[in-house]
Amino acid sequence: MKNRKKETKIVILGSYNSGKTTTLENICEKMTRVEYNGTTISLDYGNIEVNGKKVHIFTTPGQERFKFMREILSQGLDGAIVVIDSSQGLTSTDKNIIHRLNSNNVPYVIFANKQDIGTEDVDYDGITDVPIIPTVARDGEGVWNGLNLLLDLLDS
Ligand SMILES: Nc1nc2c(ncn2[C@@H]2O[C@H](COP(=O)(O)OP(=O)(O)O)[C@@H](O)[C@H]2O)c(=O)[nH]1
Ligand SMILES: [Mg+2]
Repeated sequence: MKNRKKETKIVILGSYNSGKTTTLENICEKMTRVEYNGTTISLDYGNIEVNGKKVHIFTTPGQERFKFMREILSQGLDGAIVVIDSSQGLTSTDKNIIHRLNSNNVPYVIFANKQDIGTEDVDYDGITDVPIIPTVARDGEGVWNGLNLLLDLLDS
């Protein structure tokens, strides 16, 4: 087992409104929100210590026009969480994100969020084989397990 670096950078990706901020709120006690143009976009940051090592977590804006920001935030990242709104299914933004992560060999997990209102099984259509963790970010369900799964992936 490889030792995780002392500082780890994780980015939470996914479509607008999928539950990225809510997920981060659940992981971190204190979160910093950077707003730009009121509520048009917001970027969140938080950190936690897991086993004595600092984990920095950012959320990124999901809208297509903020692609440049996702690219900047994705520099030097160690791992990613893709938060999907299970009541909406995979959006084209989600698919683009997943393809990018795959082709850049970034370790990631998928949070299939909003399980409380998710109507049917999301069709991942063979585009990914990473762990998919059902979550209800609003209640914190599955979130901690999912993060630990990702950290384990980074350690292995
Ligand atoms: N029903 C339900 N709503 C959720 C869940 N997680 C987040 N939400 C709601 O979805 C909306 C968007 O969440 P937010 O975290 O701001 O999404 P973001 O745009 O990806 O950061 C908010 O109204 C949240 O309260 C969930 O697990 N279930
Ligand atoms: Mg947000």
